[in-house]
Amino acid sequence: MLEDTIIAISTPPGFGGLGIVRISGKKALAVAGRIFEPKDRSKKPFPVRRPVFGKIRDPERDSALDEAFLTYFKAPRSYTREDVIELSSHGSPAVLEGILRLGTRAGARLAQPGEFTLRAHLSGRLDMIQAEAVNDLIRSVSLSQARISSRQLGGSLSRRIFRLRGKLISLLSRIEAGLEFPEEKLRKDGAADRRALAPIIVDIERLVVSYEAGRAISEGVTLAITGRTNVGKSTLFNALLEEDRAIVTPFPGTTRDFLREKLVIDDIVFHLVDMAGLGRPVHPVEKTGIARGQKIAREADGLLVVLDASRKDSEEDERLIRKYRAKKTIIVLNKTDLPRRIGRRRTQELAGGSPTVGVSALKGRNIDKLRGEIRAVFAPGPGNDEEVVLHARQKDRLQGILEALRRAEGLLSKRHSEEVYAEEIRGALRLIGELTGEVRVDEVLDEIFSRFCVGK
Ligand SMILES: Nc1nc2c(ncn2[C@@H]2O[C@H](COP(=O)(O)OP(=O)(O)OP(=O)(O)O)[C@@H](O)[C@H]2O)c(=O)[nH]1
Ligand SMILES: [Mg+2]
Repeated sequence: MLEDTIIAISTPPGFGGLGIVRISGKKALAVAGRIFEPKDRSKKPFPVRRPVFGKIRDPERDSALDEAFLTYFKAPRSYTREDVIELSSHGSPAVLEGILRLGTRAGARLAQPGEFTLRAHLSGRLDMIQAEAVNDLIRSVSLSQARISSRQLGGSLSRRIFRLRGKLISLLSRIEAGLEFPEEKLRKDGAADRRALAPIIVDIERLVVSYEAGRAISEGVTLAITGRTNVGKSTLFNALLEEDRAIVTPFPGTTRDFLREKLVIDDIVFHLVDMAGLGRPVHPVEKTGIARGQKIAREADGLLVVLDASRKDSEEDERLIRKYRAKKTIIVLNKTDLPRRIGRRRTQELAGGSPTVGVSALKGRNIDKLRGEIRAVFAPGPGNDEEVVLHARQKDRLQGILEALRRAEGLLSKRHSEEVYAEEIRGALRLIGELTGEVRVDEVLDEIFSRFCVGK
């Protein structure tokens, strides 16, 4: 597979100021030589890492397709570690497709999604965690996600995993030395091993836990707007989004199905869900809507519980707030433009530790304050320099490693034979290998790289 030379358009589809075609492989230079002609003939052979101006030519028709810059990255100092050519022309799909056609006729083959990065991985330039970071960076929807991915592409997470691996290997070799030379009594009891294992376990635990924030950063935080009918949930939904998305009427039971929209606050992505209000359903559709809404509320990362401040306290509100005690919640007191009838004390008691914000969704009053509160309460946790695991795949492996090491620790304290817990540590090392891609699992490879764009 690595024998052939691949070609792809690396810029997104559509019309653009510039478009880039990338070629990688043994024949990259030869292919480029056939379809590109430098204006200054002395620029052939192509200089390394210096753009050369010229024309894309169809060798069969002897006609120029477009002007272009060619840049040559000589192996192994390239993205794939193979010879790589980048042709940067005008970003017309017709021109770019034309270059592709010329390239394939000259001996290259169309690349699969992610195939350049796959080559970078197989050549050892990027481990699997770094390769995943490449795709994350490309697909990042916020700067914070981009920053984390960029750091991981630089190897921050990989280095941390390799350090852990190093520690496990030295622990294992100590155990194995004990196994092979039992008479030397290299190991009197398991205390030293346990001391070595404990910080490794703590470190992996921290990474596993970071996935919660990682998922929130890469997928966004789901926030459900819940409350009785007619309290103004849909009006609030629209006010937060600054568009007339949901239907609002004075009649209870307006919203029946749920609506989901993206809301970005300070670079953090939230998925805001408006849904049917809770109340006595008068129509079967409402009943279904309420059931759906409850499921969404249960599964959401956080809740905005909306109360109508212009009405007396209601038991239903109380029930609702109690029900979701365990969830991160902001209590929104809506309709504060009207005379207040809801009890201040009572709501405060009910809210418990959850913050309460008074707003008027109708008049747009205090909506900014609510946005600030949403950010403060629901934004994903760790600080800027904390390592964050962004992928379920990585988290699953880390979880497996953690479990193996915990078992090893348990065996140690029960003074089991060394062989048994050495085996657990070997298991953990295998999982580390899968995590970084050292141990190749073809299905995993396929799955990861098929999610990439063509041309990367
Ligand atoms: N005075 C005032 N009226 C509001 C406010 N917010 C919403 N309303 C009104 O309350 C009524 C119900 O608003 P909706 O947004 O449809 O309420 P909802 O909670 O989505 O209702 P359902 O979808 O039926 O559960 C409408 O007549 C709104 O104009 C507010 O802040 N002040
Ligand atoms: Mg509604």
